[in-house]
Amino acid sequence: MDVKNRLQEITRAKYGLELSQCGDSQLYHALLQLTQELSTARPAPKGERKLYYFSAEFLIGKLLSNNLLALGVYNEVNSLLAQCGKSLSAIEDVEPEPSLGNGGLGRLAACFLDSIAALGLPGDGVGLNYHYGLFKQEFAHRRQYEQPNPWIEDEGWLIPTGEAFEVPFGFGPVKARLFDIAVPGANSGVANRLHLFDVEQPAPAPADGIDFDKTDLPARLTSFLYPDDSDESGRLLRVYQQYFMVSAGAQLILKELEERGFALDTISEHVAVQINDTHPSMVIPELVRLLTQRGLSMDAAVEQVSKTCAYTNHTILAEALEKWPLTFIEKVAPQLVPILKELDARAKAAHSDPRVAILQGEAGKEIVHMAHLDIHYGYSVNGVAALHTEILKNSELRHFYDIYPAKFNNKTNGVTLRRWLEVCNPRLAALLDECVGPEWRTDPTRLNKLMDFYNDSAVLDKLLDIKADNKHRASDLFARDQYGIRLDPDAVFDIQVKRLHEYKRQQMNALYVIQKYLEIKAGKLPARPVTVIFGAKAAPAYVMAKHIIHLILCLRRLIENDPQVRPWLHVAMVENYNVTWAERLIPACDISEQISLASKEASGTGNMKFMANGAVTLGTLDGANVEIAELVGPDNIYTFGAASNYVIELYDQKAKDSKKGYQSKVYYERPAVKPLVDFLLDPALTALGDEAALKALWTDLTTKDWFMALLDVEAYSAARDRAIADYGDRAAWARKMLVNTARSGYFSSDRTIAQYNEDIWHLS
Ligand code: 26Q
Repeated sequence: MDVKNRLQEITRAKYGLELSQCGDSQLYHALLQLTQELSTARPAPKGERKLYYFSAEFLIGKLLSNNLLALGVYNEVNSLLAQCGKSLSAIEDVEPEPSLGNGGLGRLAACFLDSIAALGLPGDGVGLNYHYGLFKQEFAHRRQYEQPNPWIEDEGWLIPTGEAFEVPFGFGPVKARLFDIAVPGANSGVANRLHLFDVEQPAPAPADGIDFDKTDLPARLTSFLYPDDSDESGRLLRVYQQYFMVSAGAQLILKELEERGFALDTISEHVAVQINDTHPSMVIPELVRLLTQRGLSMDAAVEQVSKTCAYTNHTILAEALEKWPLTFIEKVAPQLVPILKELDARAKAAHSDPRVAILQGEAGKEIVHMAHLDIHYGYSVNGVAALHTEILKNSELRHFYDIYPAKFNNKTNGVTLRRWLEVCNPRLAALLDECVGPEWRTDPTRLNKLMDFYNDSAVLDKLLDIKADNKHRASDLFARDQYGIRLDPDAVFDIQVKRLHEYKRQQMNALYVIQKYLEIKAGKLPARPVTVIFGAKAAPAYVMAKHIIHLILCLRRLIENDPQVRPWLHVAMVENYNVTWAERLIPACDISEQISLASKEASGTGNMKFMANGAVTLGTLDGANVEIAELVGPDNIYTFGAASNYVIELYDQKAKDSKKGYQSKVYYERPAVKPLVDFLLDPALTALGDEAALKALWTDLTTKDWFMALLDVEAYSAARDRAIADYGDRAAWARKMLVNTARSGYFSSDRTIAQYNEDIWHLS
């Protein structure tokens, strides 16, 4: 297709305007139409076996640039627009971001769909069409407020398919209408689909914030994406959402199986279902139910489903493993209860150890352990980074590993370098083309060739120049979109952007800020000016997380008002951190903060995006940081802190005797630590904020500190000072940047997906 002609035809037909006469919004909608035409013209990949990737979240972010790239018309469109004096990035500002995920897990699902299509594999996503994505975050009074975050427009990415399935809820049947989003594959010529189910008559926008009547079903079924640490009242609705997704998805699978001409009892040869964390686990009993209803024996159905479904675990936090009261399922989908009981009885007959039971607790009060269901009745169980998988095998899931050692495998996460390098950092991508050849775009291991330029001062200078440019660009956008707040592009950009969680330890980062503040006040200046950038949403019901945001925003104000400190230290916090902000900030980062308590972050994927864009990691040996450290070597990463084995040992000791193990008080009393923590109660700070919140944080740190911020804070501070000092040797720093980008090819999600396919899915 001639892109220019077609685009011109579209703007003439739609608006009666020539390309050059269109405004940004008109151009966006014209490009949207062009992209949709090109995507839907593509065939689906062929194959005997098809994957369905079930996930409660697909954090796809804006799609225009990414899809233009996948369709191979990005450069052409870019120069066409330039000829008319327009810029793609300005046009992209018009696009609302679909925030259909909380964080890592949802973004991973989106990267995976991108890679599955790019590798030409037959695999569709299955999820829900939330009308409001993760809440929009607003700051006022140095606190987070939550607002609805709509993204659906009359002209958008959703393609109504006209297909519908009936989902049998306890209260009656509900029609699930299927909408699709096309997923064109880069360089593969094919397109897959993201299937999103919706109710027939969704409720109108809520009147008041994100609070709404959670019992207004079915109208409210697909209203909101549930935040990861949600309130009690939403729990039942969450189960309704899950069953809606898996029942409609399972029916879609069986329909397509039939259309492809395969018998139901061969489903395991022709279908792979990947269960993204436990949220879609009810797909297992639902498939068993549908297969038996359609004539398979229970034995045959169970066998087929067990060879069809595979489970990915994304968390080690015990409290995040889903367990639902059986009474919930009885209410939501009573027809699943006998199936669950049957599956549980079979598991109990085979394995008497009560710790591996699916239904636990006395009759009438049973809880359903979703992960246990997945492990017994899935053929693969994978963790998302090497360390994470080892911890699953040796600690959290060891009783299962004893039973099913062969099911366990690791698939270290990855990210699509198309979005996270080519689109968000075009100048770096162009330099890589020059240095290693454009082949890196399809074979990211080619990035290793960048090592040949380790001593090439021209290339090193270019890396520094590109970084400086990206910092300027990010600063300009920050000033434009964040209330005119200016970042100093000449300062070190030290960035921690991710969901707010105590285990991720934004509070430890804040303690470092306090330390620098106190030092500067006492006349001890840092090696150079530093800009500390945060971005994080706290789950609305997660009180401690909100206190930490409050602390950061108070520190921001304190420092802003202090002319002695301000030239050396700046704290910024992005309001409403999302995929769009990630794309702006990651290419501008010097130091990437990956400081979770070792053993707690399953993998992390932001760490990989930063690395690819030439940031140097400051991190604990947790999740995929361990693999990053191995790949870049000790000179090109700053690691610190307690090792995961030691941390696990501390928790074990504490579980046996609460007086043993980690005692935060001991670390609080250390002379270098106490003043930092006590500053939370300092009048200079409490005058700016809510004393009770700061006091609650102080009390938590001094008496509990469950995620051991005080254990690591001194080592953290030393490592961070070292990184900031090393930044001054620009040539040496540029080498670190170069090594990080060169070694990031391993973290392409194309590699991850190739491994899923090779070991689990066997799609072709
Ligand atoms: C559960 C029950 C009720 C409501 C919500 C939830 C819920 C929702 C989202 C539980 C967990 C999540 C999200 C988890 C998540 O994002 N995990 C991250 O997954 C990434 C991809 O594998 C990893 O890189 C991160 O380390 C991991 O934290």
